[in-house]
Amino acid sequence: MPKARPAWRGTALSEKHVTVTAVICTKNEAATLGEVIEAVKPRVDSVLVVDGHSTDETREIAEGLGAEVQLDNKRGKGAAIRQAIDYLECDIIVFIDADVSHDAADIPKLVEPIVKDEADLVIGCRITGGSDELAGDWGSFARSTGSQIINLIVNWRFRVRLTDIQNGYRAIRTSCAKALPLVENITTIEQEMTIKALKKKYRVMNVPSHEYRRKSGISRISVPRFACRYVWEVIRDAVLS
Ligand SMILES: Nc1nc2c(ncn2[C@@H]2O[C@H](COP(=O)(O)OP(=O)(O)O)[C@@H](O)[C@H]2O)c(=O)[nH]1
Ligand SMILES: [Mg+2]
Repeated sequence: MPKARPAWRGTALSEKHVTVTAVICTKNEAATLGEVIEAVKPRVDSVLVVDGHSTDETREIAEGLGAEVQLDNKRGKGAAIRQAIDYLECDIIVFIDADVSHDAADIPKLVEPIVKDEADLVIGCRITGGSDELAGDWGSFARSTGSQIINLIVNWRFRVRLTDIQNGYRAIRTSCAKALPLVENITTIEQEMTIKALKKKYRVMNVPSHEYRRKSGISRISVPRFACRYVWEVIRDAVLS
């Protein structure tokens, strides 16, 4: 069967083919990675898996499905994302998780505003799209409340009205990503990327995207452990400088 043609091809202002690479950061995601790669592949030009030294079959599954695989430097998802940004030369990068919490069918929604030159960073929004992860228990409540407070601070500081600055599901113009002085090693990278893009006056927008509960295994993001880093990062980049 011929490869499905992504919706944005031919819609670019120029006739140039816009190249899109999906980056999937992984750490022991053998149970779900195959499903994510299969869903992502028809919608992008290439897939890069940056793996956190998984001890399961994650890398074998990725290679078997034709993805390029790199090992990260063992410092966390943020460091893995920075490694991908430094390495890639495509026009647009889409970041998507390996746990089937993001709907690959939303990739055109994330990419199109960049192709149409209406945005440089497009973030899937869990407030307008809904989230099965950020509801139902005290940990989720703390995470979503903290996230909303940080959103409000960033909106106030940069006079924007974004609804989700932290979601990892996003597309970014590669030249914009490379211009940002990103330093975070953990998942704080996502809000750091948003804040630094706003600071450099890049155009940031949200589009609704539903977040599903991770299909297998457990999240490695501990709110009590990382909360201080999230707060410090926003103070450092949005308030103090
Ligand atoms: N390369 C790499 N990926 C990671 C690391 N930690 C988590 N990930 C991946 O980052 C994505 C998000 O992690 P997850 O635990 O689901 O966090 P949550 O979605 O914020 O709850 C998943 O695809 C993980 O496999 C790491 O240290 N290195
Ligand atoms: Mg997840």
